[in-house]
Amino acid sequence: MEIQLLSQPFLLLSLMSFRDRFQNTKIALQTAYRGVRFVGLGNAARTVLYRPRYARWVQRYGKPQGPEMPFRPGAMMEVEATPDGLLVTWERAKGAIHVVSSHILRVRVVPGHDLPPYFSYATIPQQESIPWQWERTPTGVRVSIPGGSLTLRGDPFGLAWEDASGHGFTQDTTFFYWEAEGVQWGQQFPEEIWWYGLGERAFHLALERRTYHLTTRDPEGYGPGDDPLYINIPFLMGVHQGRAFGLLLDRMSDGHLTLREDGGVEYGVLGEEIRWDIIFGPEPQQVVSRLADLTGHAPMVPRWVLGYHQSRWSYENEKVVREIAREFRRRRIPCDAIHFDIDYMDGFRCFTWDKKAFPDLPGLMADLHGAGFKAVGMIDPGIKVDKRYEVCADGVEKGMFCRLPDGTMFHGPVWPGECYFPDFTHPDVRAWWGKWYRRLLEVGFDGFWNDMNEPTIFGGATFPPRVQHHLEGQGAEHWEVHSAYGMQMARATKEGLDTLRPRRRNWVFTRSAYAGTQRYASSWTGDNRSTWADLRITPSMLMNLGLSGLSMTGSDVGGFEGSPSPELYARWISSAAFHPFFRTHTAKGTPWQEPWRYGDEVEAISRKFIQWRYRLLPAIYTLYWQYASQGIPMMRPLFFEDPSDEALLVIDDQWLFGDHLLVAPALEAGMTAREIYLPQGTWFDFWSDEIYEGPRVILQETPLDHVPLFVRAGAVLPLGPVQQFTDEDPTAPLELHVYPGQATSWLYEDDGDSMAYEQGDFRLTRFQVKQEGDILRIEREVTGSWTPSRPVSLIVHTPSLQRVFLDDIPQSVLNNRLNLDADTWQKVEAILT
Ligand code: MIG
Repeated sequence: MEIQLLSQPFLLLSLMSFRDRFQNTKIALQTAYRGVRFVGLGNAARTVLYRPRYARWVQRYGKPQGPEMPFRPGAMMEVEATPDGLLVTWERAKGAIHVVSSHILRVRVVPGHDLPPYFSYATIPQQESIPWQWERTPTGVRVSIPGGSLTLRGDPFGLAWEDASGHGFTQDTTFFYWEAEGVQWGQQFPEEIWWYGLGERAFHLALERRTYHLTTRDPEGYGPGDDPLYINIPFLMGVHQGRAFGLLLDRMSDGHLTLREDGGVEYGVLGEEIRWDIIFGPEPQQVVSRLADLTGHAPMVPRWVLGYHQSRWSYENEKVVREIAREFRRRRIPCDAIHFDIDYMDGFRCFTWDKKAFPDLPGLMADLHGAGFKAVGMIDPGIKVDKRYEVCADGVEKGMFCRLPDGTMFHGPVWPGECYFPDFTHPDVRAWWGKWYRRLLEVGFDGFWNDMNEPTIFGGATFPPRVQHHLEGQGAEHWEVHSAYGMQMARATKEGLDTLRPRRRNWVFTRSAYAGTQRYASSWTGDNRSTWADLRITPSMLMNLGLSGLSMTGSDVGGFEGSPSPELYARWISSAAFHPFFRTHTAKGTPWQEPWRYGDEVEAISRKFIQWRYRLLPAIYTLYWQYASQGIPMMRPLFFEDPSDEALLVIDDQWLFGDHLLVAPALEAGMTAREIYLPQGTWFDFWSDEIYEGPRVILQETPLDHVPLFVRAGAVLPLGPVQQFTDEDPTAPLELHVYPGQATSWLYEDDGDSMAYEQGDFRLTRFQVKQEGDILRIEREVTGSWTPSRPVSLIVHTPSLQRVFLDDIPQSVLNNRLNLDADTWQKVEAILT
């Protein structure tokens, strides 16, 4: 929470620092231009003045601080068993081991002898009651659950855990004490351990050994190596000798985490309590699934969210929005959503719109809907200080805004000028906030984008540390909840929308997040740059977010700051077609950034890959369902295939998009060919059907219009039609592409928009493909009551003619193709059941 003046609005004042921060001077200059031109003089002055105001508050109210004299817990005095764990008393500390589930243990320790009741925004209540044991050891206690065990030691304090196979991940605890900077913990791990996760990090997938800052912050443009960013998920996955564990350090205050060269971890966080939620695997995928059980699953999104989105800061008026929409349809480039960035508002007042730029917003929305587009509107947390502005007046009257310790309302400058900020840690404030969305729903907005919720104050600043929060009745100061402010804003938005529109799936898109935010919103990687280095780091960022529980994410395609070359745009959009969230977005003051702005060749490439995105929608929708129901990330690192294969642990320019599709794009300038690592198993080249046996490294040419894709043998890959938007033709035939071999595949289908699936109105098909000599058997298992009426074709990708059995019934396959109308398809099902 250190305040900096190196920010967007003041770039000219600090060009030197900008040179350090931006390798790309052109982008820095464009950003400077934008800052000065678009923020305005009034806000520039407010921002300059915020700095001394902040300093005065800090002087008056003090900074959060731990004890001057460092101290350690001391000897273990007493151990007491409770129904779900142990209470442990040290000379100068109190702690608990809590049995959370069959594979999760939680340790909490505080100084003194009062352990406050457990509270967390990150986790959800667990129902499972499971067998566990404990015993005293010569130096402390040990607790065992089916997934593994944990030991706590007295003096010196020690912590260790091992999984059910007896594989110990930890070595010695190197230090543990409280001091002015909060609580400090050091632990040795094996030097050969690999670290992943940590939320949003502009680093490689296999996390570099360095210090990471644990906080949420608006970096106001970032590139590889900048840290911290908007999202703080203090979750680490460790992989050692093919076995994985997870560690959630659930604290919302600022901290740091150092991954040392020698395998050590050093962690420090402001506040008294330290909390370790330890998740056992041993498979990486199991760890992530259990993290989802612990921190909550993502809800189903409406299907259109998985289509292509187009955005810029901003499509400023009705004419421009209409033009953009028209161009997509005229050029036959599929698109589902257009985003309305802040300029649609009336003077940046949330829940209003500019009547001059959008004289007939309901009319515009109706026309967009008629053409198959959805509209996503931005909402920021700052409410303009303006007595004549209803939201402000009402919020002041009802006491919805955050206050300073002296009881006055806190305000700081953002886009609208001085703003008040709702205290989203209060349930009444969330309910109040949620209701304002009614007017935006009524006018026709379909989804909502929450920005600036780190929370950001102009000038690279945030709230002063002692701003007061309700924290569900417990009371807290800002520094104690800082990283969860954005999450609680997203929650207020989601819960508000669900109350207003309970029978639809409401979609929220947030920039800031804390552990567990997937329960409320999807996210993106913020203000990246139009550089090759940024493109290269994007899959790593998205995979580490997914490993941290937040998988429905994407990057600003083409880059936010600056302007991509045609080649860079082509590489970005073609690879992002295989990311969970798929949207082009760019900053104010940059050139147009739509798929047709880079010449015919790149337009054709963009169209081709957006079309493939739409053809793959049945698979991507199923993938989202797997994420929502089982917490499995949509974009999976290759090491999920075999975490004991060292080569896979560092690969981050390839990924698995779902169970069976391997993506290996060219992400470097001028790249005409690239090496691709195919893991164990048989792989079909998606484009040519050529077959490869893994593990193997192959070299493939990568012309600009090509993304190497491979499908696992045995897969059933469902493909839909090219559509201009996701639900253009719900009765269009579904193609099931069968790749001979042996594997299990899933297909999840429902209406894509309502909550009926919660009552069983879905269809889930499990395909089991088996190859026996030249006989190919495809067996289905169908659950759910939803029966879409679309014909189905089976397309068998086989080099030689085979006999095909579908659910044990021989089929005549002509030219590798078997067409079944919807009825026959269902009849085959009927025979089955
Ligand atoms: O101060 O709303 O990350 O996507 O276009 C910048 C304007 C505020 C930051 C977001 C970006 C958005 C921009 N916002």
